[in-house]
Amino acid sequence: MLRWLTAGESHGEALLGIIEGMPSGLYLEADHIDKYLAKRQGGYGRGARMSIERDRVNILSGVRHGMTLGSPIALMIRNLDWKNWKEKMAPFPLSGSDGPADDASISRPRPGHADLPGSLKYNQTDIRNILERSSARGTAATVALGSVAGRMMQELQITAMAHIVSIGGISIKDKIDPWQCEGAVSNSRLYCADAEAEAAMIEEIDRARHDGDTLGGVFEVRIRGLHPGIGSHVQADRRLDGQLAQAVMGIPAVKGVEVGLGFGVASRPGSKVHDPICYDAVSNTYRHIGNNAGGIEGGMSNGEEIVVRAAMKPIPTLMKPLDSVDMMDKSAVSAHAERSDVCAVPAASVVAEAEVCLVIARALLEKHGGDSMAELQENYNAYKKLISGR
Ligand code: EPS
Repeated sequence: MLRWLTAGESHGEALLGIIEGMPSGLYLEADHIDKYLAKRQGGYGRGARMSIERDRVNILSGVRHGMTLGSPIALMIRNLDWKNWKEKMAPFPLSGSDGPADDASISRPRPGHADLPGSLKYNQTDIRNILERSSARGTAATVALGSVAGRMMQELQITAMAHIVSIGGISIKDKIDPWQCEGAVSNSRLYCADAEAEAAMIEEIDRARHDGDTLGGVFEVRIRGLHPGIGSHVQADRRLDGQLAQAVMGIPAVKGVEVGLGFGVASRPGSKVHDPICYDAVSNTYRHIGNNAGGIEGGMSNGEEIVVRAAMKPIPTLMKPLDSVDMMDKSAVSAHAERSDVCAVPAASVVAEAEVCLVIARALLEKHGGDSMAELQENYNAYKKLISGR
């Protein structure tokens, strides 16, 4: 079973990720992970923090001489900003003249953030004790874990990509195939396949920054090369679409997730929603005409591309803050404002790709098992042979 966990505060010493259940014999180097960490840090619209951080992974366990061992893989990413927060975020008690670090404490919750419900739930008077973990900084650890899952999928010729569909209400053209524009997506400042839309999005981000506002958007993750039959219809929690939705919805600020045509299915008749089935005698496989299902039928992959789309709300930290209440004296105040991003939709798309890869890798291992890559590969090939021509 593949399982994983992250830990770390935004201005703490480091972020950590542990993934267990990855087969042995997978070629893995820090560079594979660092490439995705750098991508997550990018994207036009990020704030000053990104010029402080240079995310690099430190592989602490589970890999020897560039090969996984089958033991838990522990990954660490240092927060370079830690040097400015050592005292304010110290794990040990401060006393005497060191005093509690009052200048870092916050009592004015930001609408849309974890600040208010988190402070009530965890019985905290200082909102910093909530926001340090709810911060999207923690998604660096998720990306590190997801890039390990993506590395395993590559060995099975299964590839993932993410791209931006819209920012601040500006959308890419309908007919764009992101696989055809993979180069353009990775060179884009917004990971956007449509240069014209990208220019308009950048203008919109500049406008929001000038107005002390923030912007959300929509991004999409696609998985190519997956065979039919991972996930299952037999139990709700084994449905692949359900697992993907949970994973992507778990990314900070995501408020909606769609698979394939998504909400579009509700307004069309069945004949315009379901993808007709045909048989391709050359590849000995069933195919679908169209992919409104987003590659998933009955909670299982159907052999078509997996298409997962998500809507991200604008970041709740506004430089022109909304109305709030001071939790110390219940007075009406403006919400807390501190250095933040104007738009983190491109970064979130990289996080979503990581989350999707983790879910797909877990489902692949559930189906095919294997403690080593050789065993996984053999099981995988045997299954493909079994269903070929059926
Ligand atoms: C975040 C606030 C900002 C973002 C941060 C998420 O950090 P800071 O408060 O240090 O300026 O830049 O995102 C990251 C640090 C990151 O690596 O993505 C928040 O409050 O969620």
